[in-house]
Amino acid sequence: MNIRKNTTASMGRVILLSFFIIPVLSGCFSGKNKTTNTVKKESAELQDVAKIENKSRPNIVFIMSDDHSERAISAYGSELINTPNIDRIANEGAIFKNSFVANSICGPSRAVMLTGKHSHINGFTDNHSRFDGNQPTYPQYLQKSGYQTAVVGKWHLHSDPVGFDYWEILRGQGHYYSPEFITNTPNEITVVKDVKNKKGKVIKTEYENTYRGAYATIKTGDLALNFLENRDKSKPFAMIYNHKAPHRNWMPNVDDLGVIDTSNLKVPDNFFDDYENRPAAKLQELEVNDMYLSYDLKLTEADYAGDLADISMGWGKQWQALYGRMTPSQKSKWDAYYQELNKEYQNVKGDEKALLVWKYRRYMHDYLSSIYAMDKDIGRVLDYLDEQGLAENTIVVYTSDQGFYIGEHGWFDKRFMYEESMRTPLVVRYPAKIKANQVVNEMVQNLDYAATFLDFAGIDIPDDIQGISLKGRLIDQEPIERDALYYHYYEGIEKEHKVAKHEGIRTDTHKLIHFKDVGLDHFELYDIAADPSEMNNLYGTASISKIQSELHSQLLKVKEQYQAPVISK
Ligand code: SGN
Ligand code: CA
Repeated sequence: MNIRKNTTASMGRVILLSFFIIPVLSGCFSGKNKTTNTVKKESAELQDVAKIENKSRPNIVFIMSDDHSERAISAYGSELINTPNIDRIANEGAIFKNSFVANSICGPSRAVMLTGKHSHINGFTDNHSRFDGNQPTYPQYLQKSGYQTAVVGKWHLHSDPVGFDYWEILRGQGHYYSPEFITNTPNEITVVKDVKNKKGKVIKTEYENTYRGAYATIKTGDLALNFLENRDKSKPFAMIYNHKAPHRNWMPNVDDLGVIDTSNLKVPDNFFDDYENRPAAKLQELEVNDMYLSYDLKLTEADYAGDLADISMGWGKQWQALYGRMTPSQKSKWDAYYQELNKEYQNVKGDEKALLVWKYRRYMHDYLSSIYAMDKDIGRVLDYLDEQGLAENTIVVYTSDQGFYIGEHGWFDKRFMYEESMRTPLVVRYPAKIKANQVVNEMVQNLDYAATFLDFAGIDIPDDIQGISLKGRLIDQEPIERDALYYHYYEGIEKEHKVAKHEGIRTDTHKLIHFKDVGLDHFELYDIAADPSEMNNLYGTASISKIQSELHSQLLKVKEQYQAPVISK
C-alpha cells in the first residue's frame, strides 16, 4: 500500500502502517470524563463489561441520516416522495409514530444517542462543543463485550471516534461531491496529515481520503459494504452507517436529476405563518424566503445578475466552490438540467409571493432528490444483508439526527422544540425477534437508543444511562411507561438561525416550552391533539390553567429525574 505524503507545510511524517485496524488510533477506554460539572463527573467511567461468548447475539446496523423529516418518508404517509427501502425496514419490523429527540441539532443529538444521556450530562450541548470521547458510549460497551464495531459517514462530533475498530468519517459536515473522509484505517489513496495546535506543535496525525468524483451518499454506502464484506466473521458486528444527506445545501446526485418533480407542489397550510403570540418564532432566521439564490437554490450568477446580494455576501463564492468539486462530466449533466429548470426564476422574480413559492419548490426539489439517492443506497445495504443471509439476525435501525422543517411555518432547518423538528423518524427491523408490521404509538426519544442496543446485546444497562430500553416493547409488546419527554436547546439567538434557547416537556397531549434568551423570557403551551401545527399558544389562558400548572410541576419533576440544572424564571 502507498500512503501519500501531502506536500503542504502542515503535513508530515509518513509512518508504516499495517492493512489492519490500528487500535491505538481508535482510543482507549480508561480515560476519565474531563467535563467539569459535578453531574457529569458521576457518570465518567465505562463500567465493567465481560466478553460475552454467545454466537446468537444480533448484529446491529444503525443507519442515520441528517435532517430527514418524517414527512418525507412514505412509511410515515408522505405524499412527497417514495422511500421504498426505508419503508421495507418499517414494514418488516416496527415503525415508531411518536419518536423525538432531546436537543434538535446535529452534534448534540448524536452525543445523546451514543451516551444515552441528556446534553447537560454528556457535555455536548451545542454544535460548537467537542465530544469527550472518553466517556462511556454504547459502541464502547459493545466492543468490549466482543462486537466488531465500525462507523462510516457523518460523525460531526469534532473529536475522533472512540470505541470503533474501524472508522471512516466525513471531515466536519462533509461535502456531497468529491468528499473527504478521515479514517483510522488508511488505504491506497490515504494522505497523511499532521494536525498542529496554535503554537505549531503536532498534536495528532490524520489519515485523509479524498474520493474525487464520488457522490458522498454512494461513497458512504461503499464504505459500509466494504466493512461488512471484510469483517471478522467470528464476531457479531455493530456498524453505524451515517449519511450526510439530506443536509443543507441539498445537492442531488447528477444521475438522479429529473426523478423528482416539484413544479406544482403546494406549500404547507401554515407556510405564511405570522408567528402571532410566539415571539421566539418571530425572531428566528429559518425562513425559506431567506435562502441564498446561489448556495441554496442553485441559480447561477447569470440567472440572478443584479437581483440580490448573493455575491457580495460571499454565498455566490461558496456555491462556486461546491459546484467546483464536481467532475467535468458531472458539471455538464448538472448544467444541462438546472439551466432549463432555472428559467422559471425569470418568470416569478417580479412577484414576491410567486418567488417565495418558487423558492419552496426548488428547496423541496433538491431536498427530496437527496433523499431519493440515500434511500437507494440504504437498499444496497439491505440487499447485501439478504444475499449474505445476515438479515434475520441483524437489527437494522433507520433514524435521523433530528427532524426538519420542510416549509411548515415557512421554514427550513430544525432547533425548535416544535413538532416538526423535535420529531425524528425511527423504524427498526430484526426478523428473528421482532414481529413485522408493528406500529408503536408511545413516545420514545433518541435518549433510548443506547439502552436498547445494550439490552439486545445482552449487556446490563449501566445505572447512569438515562434512556430506557425499547426491547420489551419491540419483542413482547410491553407498554412503554413514561409520562413526559424532556427537551433542551442551547445555541440561542446569537448563533446561526437565531433560535432562542429553550427547554420544555412534551406529554402525549401537551407541550410546555420555556424560552429564555437575551431579551426573551416567556412560556408557550400547546394542546398538541387539538393543534398539531402549534399555531395557538395557550399559555396564560383561563381554560388551560389547571393543565398549565400540572405541566409546570411535571417539568420540575422531569428535570430532577434527569439532574438538569434549574433555570430561573
Ligand atoms: C450549517 C448550516 C446550517 C445548519 C447547521 C447545523 N449552514 O451551519 O443551516 O443549521 O449546519 O446543521 S450552511 O450555510 O453551512 O449550510 S447540523 O445538522 O450539523 O446540526
Ligand atoms: Ca442534522
